[in-house]
Amino acid sequence: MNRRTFLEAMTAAAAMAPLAHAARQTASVAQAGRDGDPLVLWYPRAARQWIEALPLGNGRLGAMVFGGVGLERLQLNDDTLWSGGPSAWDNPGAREALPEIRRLIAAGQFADADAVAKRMMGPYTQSYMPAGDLHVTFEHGDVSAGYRRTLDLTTARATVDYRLGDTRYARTYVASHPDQVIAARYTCSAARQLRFAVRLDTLLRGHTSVDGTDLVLDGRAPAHVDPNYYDRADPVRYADDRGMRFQIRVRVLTDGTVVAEQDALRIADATTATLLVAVATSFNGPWRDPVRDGRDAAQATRVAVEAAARRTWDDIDARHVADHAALMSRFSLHMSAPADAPAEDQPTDVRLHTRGAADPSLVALLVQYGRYLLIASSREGTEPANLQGIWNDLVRPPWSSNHTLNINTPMNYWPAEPANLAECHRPLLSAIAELAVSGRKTARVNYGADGWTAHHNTDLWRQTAPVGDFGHGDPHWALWPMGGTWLAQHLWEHYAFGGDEAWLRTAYPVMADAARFCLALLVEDADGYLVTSPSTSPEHRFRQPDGRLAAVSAGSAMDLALVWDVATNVMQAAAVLDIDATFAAQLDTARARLRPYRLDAQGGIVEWGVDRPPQDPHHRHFSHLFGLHPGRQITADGTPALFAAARRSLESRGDDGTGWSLAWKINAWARLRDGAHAQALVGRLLRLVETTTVQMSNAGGLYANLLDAHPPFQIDGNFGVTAGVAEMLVQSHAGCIDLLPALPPAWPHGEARGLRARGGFELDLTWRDNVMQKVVLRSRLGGTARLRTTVPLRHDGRALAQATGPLTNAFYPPPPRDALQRPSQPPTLAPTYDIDTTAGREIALERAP
Ligand code: FUC
Repeated sequence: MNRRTFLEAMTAAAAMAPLAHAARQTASVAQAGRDGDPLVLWYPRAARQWIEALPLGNGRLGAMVFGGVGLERLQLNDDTLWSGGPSAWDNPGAREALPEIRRLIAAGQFADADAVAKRMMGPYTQSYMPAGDLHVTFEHGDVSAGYRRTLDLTTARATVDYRLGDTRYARTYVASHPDQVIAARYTCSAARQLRFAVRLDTLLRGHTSVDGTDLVLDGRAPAHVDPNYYDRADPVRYADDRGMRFQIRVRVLTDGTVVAEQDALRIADATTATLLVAVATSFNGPWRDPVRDGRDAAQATRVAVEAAARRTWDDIDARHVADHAALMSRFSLHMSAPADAPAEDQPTDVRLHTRGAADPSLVALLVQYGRYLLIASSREGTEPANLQGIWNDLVRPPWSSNHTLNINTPMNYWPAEPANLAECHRPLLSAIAELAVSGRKTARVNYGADGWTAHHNTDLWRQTAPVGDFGHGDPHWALWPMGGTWLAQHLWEHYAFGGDEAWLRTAYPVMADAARFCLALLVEDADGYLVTSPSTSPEHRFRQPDGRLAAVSAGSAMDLALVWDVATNVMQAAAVLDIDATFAAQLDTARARLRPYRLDAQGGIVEWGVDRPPQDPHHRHFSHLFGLHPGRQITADGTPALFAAARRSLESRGDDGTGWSLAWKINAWARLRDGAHAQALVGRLLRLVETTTVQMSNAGGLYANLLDAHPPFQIDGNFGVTAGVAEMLVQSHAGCIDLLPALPPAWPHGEARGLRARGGFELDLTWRDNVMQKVVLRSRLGGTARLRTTVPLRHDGRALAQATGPLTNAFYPPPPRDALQRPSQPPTLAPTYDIDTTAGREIALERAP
């Protein structure tokens, strides 16, 4: 069925009263269709596997909707449901091993240093758990016609529609943030034809019962779950007095009958039904025992269901749509497809498979999907999005579905500020403050250091020590004490985009303490430079002359870039807040003494503290380019020689990669101002992957539901590509707002509305034939906006004069001098124009003829 026949069918069906909600949906599809870019994923069949199901979320509660005709399944999550509880992870043995590790590094005995570094490890993190499944068995069986399953990103509704004979059935699902329930509306066009049974089950320990008219599943999480890569007997362990409690509660409101049985609710003779699903856990903060000192999960689900039950479906639905749209609609992106291609008439997976990168409107859909997923998995007061956002169906999910700090968690939040979802950044920012509490202890116990640190992984309990089960793990991933340093960048960026000084004041101590730990990690090398020791480059090793691989050295390029970044941000923050001048001066001195970048024989940046061949020249991590992205140390005009070296390094890493690696490369190539290369990598991501047996080396691609393939699924690639495309359209990390810095030839015409830039600015851009035509600039704070663009601009009919001289303010510091200290030719950049803005005002600029 193409879109037109679908719309006709839906319009006819909508004439019947019970299908009023379907009419609204039809209207929204038709409305979006007029723009030529409906933000709808759709499929002509039910999901056969998880990677085809459609994700809904309210930040905390998640549901994967399968849409089976006879047997519907909603796989349910609550973002606070994890194994384990508060526990100790710091290791005093680490501090004892530290001098020996540093001595071995200084002596060049890196493989020996690796071996001793195992003594610094603590336990693995705990795992994110699936809550359960809601199964709905329809008495009408599985045979249907006219089937359509959708996810509308503008309304955050998932729908399922089909026909049996002349009777149309429609289901609408929402995960409501205002009402804290997952709600469903079932209707059928013939009176009293809805008959179904609702059941709950879980992979964890639990049992179902009936509470009044509600079906309830009471469960408990394991006291401990080992990571899926740790082959041990008894990896999932329960204990009577440990392990979080949780409850799932379902209530059905209907014009038919409801009979509650021990393990099911049976609904009969209904024309409409509303299902309300609440989930809650006993999680009561990261430092409280969820059993002895836990929240009452049963009370929480009861309160949520009771409150929602007092509302009509229309009210729940309207409140949900308004809440979602308030965030979703702030940004739009339209990039036109070739005229002969009505791409959105194709089912989404077919469109991905047949058109992929050749369909710029599919790129726009993917960008918006990343924003949708962030809204769905990260709302104020919830947990930060983990490796799978909030959507996980496994008791031993890949990498524990934890928070992996050496790329994945930061990447999850890259789109938050530029793609106009700053509020969705807050769960991470709050978690960082909590990590600083654990991390101060880890810094003291493991390193004898001030400040705070976090390592490779963390979890709901804010674990900050190196993982690895006291020696099982490998230092090349476990021994990375820079997690806190990287996260501290997010605190600065939240300020840099929004300009909220009061907020910066609250975040400052956490930023400053992240920098304080870095100072303690620095030692003097033989040349008198400061380097971090011990130091790794995440997940990647170098080859020793004797053929052995080693990970630990002093002063990896990434570490020094991170130290530069946190020092620079703290110095700027201290200046903005007019505080802490002595500490800022100390950071300034240390920053000036950091060992400069070094180049290898190929002209790329040396990754480790020693210039040795890489274990894998195409390794998915390219941490040594942190200063290019997401850092701002390496820029085209500020550090041209390093800029060229970063390009060389990225070229030699190649264009393959798993989801997040490709997404990072998109961002990095955008920063290198190479739109064609960035777009080619977007194209690599836009490949349909139909099985979950993907390999790490070449897993780049998307599943039918557009989630990012990474053995098997990881959400970072979705967020990373959204940020990457934003970075191709606007950059603001290097002293100005750079318009269309990496626009590829393949996206000739487009319009972006609501992109944010550092300094409190919001922009709308229109381009035709690859040339910018119009810019609308909105300012939150006032002040001068310096725009860089290849076309001359005019305002109010007058051509703008090109800017001269440096512009520095709270958001754009003077660029660092090129640490390579060698002559180099900066790339020719477009001129800049200074625009004086007024807070709360909008300025429209056009291309001058
Ligand atoms: C790091 C990455 C892997 C994966 C894991 C969660 O270990 O190298 O690719 O993303 O985190």
